[in-house]
Amino acid sequence: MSKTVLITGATSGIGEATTRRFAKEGYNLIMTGRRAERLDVLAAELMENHGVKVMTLNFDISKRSEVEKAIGSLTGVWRTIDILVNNAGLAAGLDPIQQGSFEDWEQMIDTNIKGLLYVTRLVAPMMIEKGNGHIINIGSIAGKEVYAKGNVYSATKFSVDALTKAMRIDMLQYGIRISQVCPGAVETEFSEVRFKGDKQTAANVYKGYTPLTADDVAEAIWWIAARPAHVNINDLVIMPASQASPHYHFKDL
Ligand code: NDP
Ligand code: 8X3
Repeated sequence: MSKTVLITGATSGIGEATTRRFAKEGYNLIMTGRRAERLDVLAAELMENHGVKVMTLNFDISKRSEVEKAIGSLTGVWRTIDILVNNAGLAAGLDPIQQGSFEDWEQMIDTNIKGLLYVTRLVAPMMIEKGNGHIINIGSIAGKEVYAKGNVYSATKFSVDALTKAMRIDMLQYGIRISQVCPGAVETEFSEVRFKGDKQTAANVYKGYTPLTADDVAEAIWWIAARPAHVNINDLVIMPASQASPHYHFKDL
C-alpha cells in the first residue's frame, strides 16, 4: 500500500525539493503552503509524472484556526499519515537585539515554533491511532550555534531542537520516530524572505562559496525516512563543505 507524507512549506526551497523526492519514491503527498497557485502547479506535475495522489492544503501555519481547519478537513486515507516533515519556516530581518522589529520577531515565533506545534499537535494523534509514524523537524545550524544578529531566528530554531528532543520522549511509547535535520546555508528563497525581497542582498549571502542546494537537504530527509523501522536518526547536521559554522565560510578566511 502506498505511504503518505505531509510536508509543510512545499511551495519552495527545501519543502518543494522534499516533496519531489518523496513523489519519486511513490509516496502520496499532502502539500501545504500559503501560495495556492504554486501548490496547484506542483501537484499537477507530480500527479502526471509519478502517478501519485496529491492533496493540497492552502493555509497560514502561524494561524491556529487555519491550521485546525485545514488539517481537520483531512478524511479517510488522508488521515493515515506515515511521515510528517515540519519544514515551513522563515527568518525575518537580521538586526541586533536592540533594533529588532517586533513584527519580525512575532512572525518567526508564530511560524517556526507555534506553527510547527499546531501541525504536530493535530497529526501526532493520527499517528498514535495508526500505531506508527515518523516526524522529521527542520531545525538549523542556527539552532545549534548563535551568530551576530541572528538572535530571535536562532531562538526559534533552538526551540525546534528542544521540541524535537521532547517529542521523542513523549512519542517513544507509541513507536513514533522523531528526527531533526539541521542544515547550514542552503540557497533557496530563504534569504530573499529574510531581506524582504531585496534580491541583491539575498544573492550576496551565497557569494564566494558553494552553499547547499534544496536537493541536498531533501536527499538527507529521504535517507532518514528510508532507514529500517528499528533505526532512528535523532539529529543530522548538514553543512556546505565550505562552511564550518554560521560564522565561518571559506570566503571569509
Ligand atoms: P523558502 O523560503 O524557500 O521556503 C519556506 C517555505 O515555508 C515556503 O514553502 C513557505 O510557503 C513556507 N512558509 C513560510 N511561512 C509560512 C506560513 N506562515 N504559513 C505556511 N507556510 C509558510 O526557505 P527554505 O526552503 O530554505 O526553508 C525551509 C526551512 O528550512 C525553514 O524552516 C528554514 O528555517 C529552514 N532552514 C533553511 C536554511 C537555509 O539556509 N535556507 C538553513 C537551515 C534551515 P508559502 O510562502 O507559500 O506559505
Ligand atoms: C538558516 C541558516 O545560518 O542563515 O537556518 O541561519 S543561517
